[in-house]
Amino acid sequence: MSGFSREQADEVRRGAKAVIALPERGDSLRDTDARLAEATGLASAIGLDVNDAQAFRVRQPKPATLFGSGQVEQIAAMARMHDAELVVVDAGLTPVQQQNLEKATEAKVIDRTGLILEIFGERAATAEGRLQVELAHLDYQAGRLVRSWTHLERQRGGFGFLGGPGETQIEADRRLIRDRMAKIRRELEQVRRTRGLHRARRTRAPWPVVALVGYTNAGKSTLFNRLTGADVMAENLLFATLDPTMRQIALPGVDKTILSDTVGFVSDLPTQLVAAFRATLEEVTAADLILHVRDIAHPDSEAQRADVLSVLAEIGIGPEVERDAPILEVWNKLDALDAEAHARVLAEAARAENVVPISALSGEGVEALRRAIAERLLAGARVHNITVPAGDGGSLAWLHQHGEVLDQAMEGEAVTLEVRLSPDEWSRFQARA
Ligand SMILES: Nc1nc2c(ncn2[C@@H]2O[C@H](COP(=O)(O)OP(=O)(O)OP(=O)(O)O)[C@@H](O)[C@H]2O)c(=O)[nH]1
Ligand SMILES: [Mg+2]
Repeated sequence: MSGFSREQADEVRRGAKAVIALPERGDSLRDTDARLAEATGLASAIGLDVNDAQAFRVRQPKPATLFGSGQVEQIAAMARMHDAELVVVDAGLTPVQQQNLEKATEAKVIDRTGLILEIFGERAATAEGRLQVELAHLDYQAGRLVRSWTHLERQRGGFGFLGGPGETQIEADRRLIRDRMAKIRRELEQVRRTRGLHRARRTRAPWPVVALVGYTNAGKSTLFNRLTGADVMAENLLFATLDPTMRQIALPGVDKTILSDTVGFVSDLPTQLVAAFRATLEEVTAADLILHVRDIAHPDSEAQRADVLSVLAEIGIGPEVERDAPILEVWNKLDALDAEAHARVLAEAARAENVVPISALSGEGVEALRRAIAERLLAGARVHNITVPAGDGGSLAWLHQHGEVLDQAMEGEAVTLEVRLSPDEWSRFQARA
C-alpha cells in the first residue's frame, strides 16, 4: 500500500480511457464548462482518451471520498459505462480519498496535482527541467506517505504501538525518497552552477530583458513567435512550453532587447512545482519588464489573471515590492471576440493604465505593443550589471540603499552586482563613480 502514488503514476499511460469528475464548490466564480474544458485539456495533454467529463456540486467535502456517496456511485457508473481505466478528479485529493475512490470505481484515480506533475514530467526537455519535475514529484509522494502514515496511526489508536510491516515499508520508502531528493538537489546545484555562468555572461550585455508570463494557452508563444520571428511550439495544448526560451527583438529606439518565453501558469499549480521551478522563474524576477499575456476572450479571464498574480507573488513579484519590474497587461485574442465585445474591450483597454489589446494571431495591435514596450524600457527602471572593486564599500552601500540588488557575487578583487535602478538613479550612480 505504500509508495502507491509512484506506482500508480507509472500506470498512467498514453491512450488510456479516462473520465473526469469535477467537484464544484458553490462559491466558485469560474464557468463550469470552461473548467471541464480545462480539465479535459490537462488530461489530453498527457494523451489520455477522455470519454466523459462531469461536474458534481459538492457542498460539504466528505473526508473519506470528497464526493457524496450518491455522487461516488454516479462516478463509478460513468467509469463503468466507458470502460475507463482512469478517473481524473479535478481537485486535490488526500491519499485516503484517492484510495477509497479507487475502490469504489474499480479504476485508477489521479488528482489535479498528480495530473499536472505527469504533464510536466512528460514535457521537461532540459536536464534542469527534468530534475525539477522529479524533485516536485518526490516531494508530492513524500507528503502523501507522511499523511497516509499518520492516518494509519490514527486507525491503530493514535499511539502507533501496533507498528506492522506496512509501517516499516513506509519508513523505508520515506528514506529512499529522502535520499533520492538529496541526490537530485546536488545534481540541480551542479546544473545551475553551469547555467548561472551562462546567465552572468548573457546579462552582462547591456540589453534589457522582457519576460512573458501568463495562464497556460493564453498565447505567450504565439506572441513570442510574432515578435521574434521564431518558430517555437505554439499549440492549443496546455503547458506547451516548459523550458524558457530567449530571443532578441528589435524595438523602436531600443538597440536590442531579449524576450523570454516561459512556462504557463494554471489555477492550483502544485506548490511543489512552483518551488521546483523557482530557479527557472528567476528569469522573470530579473526582467526589466513583464508582459502578462491574457486570453481576453476566455470566460474565466479575470480568475486566470488572479491565478497568475498569485503565482507571481509566490516567486516574489508583486505590487508591494516598490522597485519591481513593471507589468504590462497584454489582452490577447481580440480576433476571437464578436464585434460588440471587441469594441467594449478596446474601450476598456484605452481607459486602463497598463494595458495593450492585441491579437497575436492576426497581428492587430502588435505594433502598438512594440511601441509600448520600448516606451517603458526607455523610461522605467532597468537591471544593470555593475562591477565595483571589492574595497569600494561606498559604492556597494550606495547601490544597496538606492537600488534593488538582485544578485551579488565576488569575482577575484571585484564584486559584480545585478541591480535594478531607475534612469535617474543610474545617472546619479554614474556621476558619483
Ligand atoms: N484566436 C486566437 N487564438 C490565439 C491567439 N494567440 C494564440 N492563440 C491560440 O491559442 C493557443 C495557445 O497558444 P500558445 O501560444 O501555445 O499559448 P501559450 O501561452 O504559449 O501556452 P503554454 O505554453 O501552454 O502555456 C494556440 O492554439 C494558438 O493558436 C490569438 O490572438 N487569437
Ligand atoms: Mg507556450
